[in-house]
Amino acid sequence: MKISLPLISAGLALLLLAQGCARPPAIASATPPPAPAFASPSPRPKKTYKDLVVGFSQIGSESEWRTADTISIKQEAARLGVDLIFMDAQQEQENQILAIRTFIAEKVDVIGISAVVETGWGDVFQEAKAAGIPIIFVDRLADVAGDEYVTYLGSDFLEEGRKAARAMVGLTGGQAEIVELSGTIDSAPAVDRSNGFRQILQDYPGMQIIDSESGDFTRARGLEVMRTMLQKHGRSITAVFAQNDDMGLGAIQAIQEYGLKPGVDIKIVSVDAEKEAFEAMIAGTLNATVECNPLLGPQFFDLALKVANGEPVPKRVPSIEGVFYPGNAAQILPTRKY
Ligand code: GZL
Repeated sequence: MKISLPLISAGLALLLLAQGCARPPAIASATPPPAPAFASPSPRPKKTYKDLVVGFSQIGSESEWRTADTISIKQEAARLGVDLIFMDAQQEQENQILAIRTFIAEKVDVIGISAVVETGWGDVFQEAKAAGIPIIFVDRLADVAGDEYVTYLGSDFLEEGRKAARAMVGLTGGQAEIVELSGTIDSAPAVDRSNGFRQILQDYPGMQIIDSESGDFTRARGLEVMRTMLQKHGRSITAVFAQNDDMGLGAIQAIQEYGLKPGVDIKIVSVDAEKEAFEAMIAGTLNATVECNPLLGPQFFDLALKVANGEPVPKRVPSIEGVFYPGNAAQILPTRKY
């Protein structure tokens, strides 16, 4: 942290005063010498992007969404000239705890983190607070006290689940036997997308979730889980809610292997709105994708600089997102950035 000269002189003066050797030898006179006038310390100079040091703990590289999110953060840091310490946790919570402790030791100005799961963080966020380093949650929030972080930038996962259910109702006329491929167990998107989806289905008794299993947000696990679902339930499945496009694309392959037509025999709704989801909608194998924007780099560093300079920021900064269908997928695909 830089201290401007006036502060040093005031600090030195206070120190010298405390040692009783700052004051010049008093000359006997009728009137006492004027009290030393200290210039009020000038405010600390504002940080700029060029002298901002940010630690970011990323979850891993489990999906195309995550890859796009990482690219957005790294490219924006390079564009702005921010000193970014980026640590990939490979989906392990203990690696994220280690990353935060590393950032504290490095005395970064701000810590950003996408929390792999909601619970089990121990005291690590309190440690950052005690070290005077503000925390910004990006993408996924952890279940921690409100005074342990400054702000949360990310999607409304509950609303994403509601949007997926509304799309599914529209695609099936309110009659469906649904299997759910959920995300990483105990992760905020998995918990909230499931809850949001079920909130809407309460009003549609003809929409039944007959099975649900985590595919951990990966394409490979989505393929495996959907194969298992087809072995268990066969043709009674009429719809799939995949909590991200990667698992949805895995499910499409499993349905094709089974001899059914994905998007026709079994309606599929997924989340993220990746390019490959648009390609699947154009091919007729996916029926809708709910957007979840990973391009959070610009918003994150804007918040980080404000937080580093002690400026007020909202406690919650939502992303703006839509729902996409096959009808205009070919027209929109060229505009997609991830
Ligand atoms: C959502 C994000 C999820 C994506 C998945 O914001 O955390 O994690 O939906 C990603 O694709 O793996």
